[in-house]
Amino acid sequence: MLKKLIVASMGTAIAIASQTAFSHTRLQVPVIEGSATLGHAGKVNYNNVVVAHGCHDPVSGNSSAPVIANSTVFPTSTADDEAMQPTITYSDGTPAPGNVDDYLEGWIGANRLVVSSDVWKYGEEKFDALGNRVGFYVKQGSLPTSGSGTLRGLVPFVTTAVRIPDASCAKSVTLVVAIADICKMTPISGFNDETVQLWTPAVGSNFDGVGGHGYNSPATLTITRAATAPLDPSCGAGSDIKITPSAAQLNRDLPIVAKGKQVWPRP
Ligand SMILES: [Cu+2]
Repeated sequence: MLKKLIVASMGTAIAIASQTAFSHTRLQVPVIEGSATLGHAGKVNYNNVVVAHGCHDPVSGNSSAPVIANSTVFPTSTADDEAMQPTITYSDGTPAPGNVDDYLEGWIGANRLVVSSDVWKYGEEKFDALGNRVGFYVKQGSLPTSGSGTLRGLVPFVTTAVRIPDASCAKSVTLVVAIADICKMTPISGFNDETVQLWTPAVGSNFDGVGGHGYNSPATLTITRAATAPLDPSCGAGSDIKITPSAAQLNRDLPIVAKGKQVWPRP
């Protein structure tokens, strides 16, 4: 009975947190249950990057400057350059052992762009040098100004079957996502609240956006243990794991490269 009550109150806390967070750019579904199986028969989750508002308009003083492009990057996995590996911690911030594959199966290339031209007319997935999907971008659009802000915009994507391995003692794995809502295609030196909203972890990359509206306020995607794969009793209460992309990966993957040419940030 006590356990049930705790679970219920945790659910409420998560719901409230994600609701209030919606004044910023976040994922529409920030917590998903892991799949019982991997591959095509596994559980997939359709989702959206929710672009909540535009950039700062110095004339009106509102967050109403149209977003013309979006770039979204997920932490890469072990099937990539060693120099790109994310930071893995427990929920209290202390380092956790192992690598991404120890905490998540099926993560390589799991997040795929869903085609849509409702707002931004052109989008592409991003790949590392080995052909693993690491994120996506959309461009050639404009989020219309409405009232004191803009209309909200959705970038649809799907997370294919992922699961926390049986051998792991993780209860949940939270992936920190790096997102840029771009209002003007500037060089890095031109980044400010009027040109880009950076929803990234402050890990020392070119995209920290120090002093900006979204500084160190990234979106997250949490995978919980599949109900059919309970923790091994030897794990005790289990742990919550957090995976944060590296500065090296964000510097490599957050730029928008179209037809072999980097269009954002401008070189
Ligand atoms: Cu905001």
